[in-house]
Amino acid sequence: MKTWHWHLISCFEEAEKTTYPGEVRVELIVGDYNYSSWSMRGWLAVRASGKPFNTIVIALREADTAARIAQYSPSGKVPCLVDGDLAIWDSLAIAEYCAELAPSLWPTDARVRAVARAVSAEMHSGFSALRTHMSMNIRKDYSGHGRTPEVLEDIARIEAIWQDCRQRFGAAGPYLFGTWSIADIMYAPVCMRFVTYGVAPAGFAGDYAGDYLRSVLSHPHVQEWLAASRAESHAIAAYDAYD
Ligand SMILES: N[C@@H](CCC(=O)N[C@@H](CS)C(=O)NCC(=O)O)C(=O)O
Repeated sequence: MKTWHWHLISCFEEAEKTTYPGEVRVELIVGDYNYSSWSMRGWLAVRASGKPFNTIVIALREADTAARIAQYSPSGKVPCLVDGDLAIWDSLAIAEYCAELAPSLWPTDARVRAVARAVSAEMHSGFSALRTHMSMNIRKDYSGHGRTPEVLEDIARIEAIWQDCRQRFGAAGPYLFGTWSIADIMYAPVCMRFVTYGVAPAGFAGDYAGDYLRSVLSHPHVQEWLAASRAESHAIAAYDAYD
């Protein structure tokens, strides 16, 4: 059976929704708010696009998880955006689709946009030590855990990215490229990990990384996701690795 979670945004304020003839339903399939970092990225991108959507949450690591995801996602992974008869799996592809709808999700200057894409792709394809040893777990306090030498290298690289982007491109606002962009969306789950694992970003001159972390955490869309994760009760023992 499907679990429906209706977000109280724009036109989706009713608890039940009827599909009218010709209406295109837009659904984002995600995993647990607490654990699914790729889902958080996809959700933040769709949320920032302004497109009305509803969220379908599929609890991960349950006997029926694979079958439920397969109803929507050809890759068997979440997030997956279903826009009418179009399915878009993979967080970065979803983010790119959202940027087609809301071009301000990438910087306007082509050269700056290329850097924003580079740091987003670096997150999407890298930082495997951080992802393994500091998996996203919003409800926990795992301060001090997970700091292998490889994880510390990942953290140092992330801090360098944040400092570089803030210094070179961040003048127009508090985010990596000034205004809220896909690059911030890609790093938002990293910010959550820094909180859970008590990683205080190194104090660069002007505390770029620390200021940036606080800005991301207080973004209204991030706050919405955090509230949803706190309201959720499903727990996955395998992911609560440091209990
Ligand atoms: N590269 C993919 C990764 C997606 C991914 O690995 N999603 C995980 C959850 S965070 C998943 O769907 N796992 C399936 C499962 O646990 O059954 C993306 O960016 O969307």
